[in-house]
Amino acid sequence: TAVRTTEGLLAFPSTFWWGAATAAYQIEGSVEADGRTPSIWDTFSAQPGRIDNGDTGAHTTGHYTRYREDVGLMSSIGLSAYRFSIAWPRIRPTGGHGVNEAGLGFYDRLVDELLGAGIRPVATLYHWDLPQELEDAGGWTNRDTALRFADYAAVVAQRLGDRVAMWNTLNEPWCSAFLGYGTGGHAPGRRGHVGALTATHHLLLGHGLAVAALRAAGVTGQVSTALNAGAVRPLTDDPADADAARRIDGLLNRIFFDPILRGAYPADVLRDTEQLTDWHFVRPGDLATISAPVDAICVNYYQPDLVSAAPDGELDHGTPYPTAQGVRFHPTPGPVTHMGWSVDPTGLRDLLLRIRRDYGDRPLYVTENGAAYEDRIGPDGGIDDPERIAYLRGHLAAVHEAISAGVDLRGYFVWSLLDNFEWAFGFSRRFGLIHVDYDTLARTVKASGHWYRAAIARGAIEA
Ligand code: PNW
Repeated sequence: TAVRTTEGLLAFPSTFWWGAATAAYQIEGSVEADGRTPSIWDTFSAQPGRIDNGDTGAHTTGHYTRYREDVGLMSSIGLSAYRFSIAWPRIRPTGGHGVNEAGLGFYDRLVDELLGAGIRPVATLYHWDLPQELEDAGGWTNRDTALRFADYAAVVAQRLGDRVAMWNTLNEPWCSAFLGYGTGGHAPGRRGHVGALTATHHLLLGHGLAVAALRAAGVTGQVSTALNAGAVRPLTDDPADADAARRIDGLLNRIFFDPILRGAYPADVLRDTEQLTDWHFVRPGDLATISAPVDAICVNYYQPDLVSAAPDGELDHGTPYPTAQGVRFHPTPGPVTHMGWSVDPTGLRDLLLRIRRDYGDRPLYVTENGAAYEDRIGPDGGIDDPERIAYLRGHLAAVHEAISAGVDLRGYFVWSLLDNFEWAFGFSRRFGLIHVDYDTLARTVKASGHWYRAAIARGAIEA
């Protein structure tokens, strides 16, 4: 992991994976093609008031039919890896038995196209598009969903296992559980803290069972999962603020890292939530399943959290964090993106150092990092996005700092390759290195995309 700093450049190891990421529902469109059945995001986005401007993913970037053009764009940027997700409702429309060959065929062609362009395929099995019929049977609050997920993983592994460079079982199970079943801000839009904790466990169980399925199929790539981890910081060194940070860290980070990497839920999280649930949904043997060895840990990072203990009686009824009433979130001083998220690369450095300190020296990847900004289209049709360049440069510098400090960080993926359907924000937020005109579906590489190409070409960023 040789990193160097010379002549004003921060150089990365020659083996570093320079990537970009997307997710199926956010980019594909063609929601009724080739036997795909509805997912919870089709249902959720059809409900009035759920998504900004009533947007849906039915017609997004049109990647399903334009994937060759998109791989060509990746090639022109020089990506060495591309992280995409596989839509479960395209593979097993019944959610149970019977494989949909036509759906599988799309990913088969995509993977071959990537390999032909010299780009490593990184496949996420679950980026939030649960088949609606599984939700109708209880979704992630139903233990059976974890078993169905493993069946689906086995099918995909059989077909693509010889060519995918790395697997992510889940993308950000925190969002699936705490936004999907907790606040209801994401599909399926259910609310309730016990449901969120139940979903958390079944997502983790699904991860463990999927790891076993991938191993059983003999996949050649690395097996991992992607967590939206973060640095949680107390506003002051007051013990009450430190305790607020401990509680949020427990429910954001350790509730996932500990079962996967240590085979146990954190004792303080179990204690903090005992007034809500006795965690009876955890059965003997589950934690052994969940802690099956993984080859790497993947983290998606956007911003740190800054928290304090709130005055007695201050209740936040919209909080995703069960029993973390009395915790107040503060903006980090400094700039924010169009999401309102703080720009603070030190949070990424601290997160990477913390994972090594608390969970050991293991291969790590940053599988998402990036920023939404309001793009300006210039007179010549070009798109200047200096804020995005500054965001990416700053966070890659933080990655470089972590590698220099000995963290075994092997790759970085910009969120996102191209503008896309940003969940509850619809098309109102743009994260892409590539601009998408949603009327013509024309793609234009932004200044940030050109900047990334130059960085990849010399294997270094400006210091
Ligand atoms: C991630 N939060 O989502 C997802 O993996 C992507 O699909 C998404 O487009 C990207 O980050 C940008 O949002 C998140 O509320 C959504 O903390 C919400 C949160 C975090 C991540």
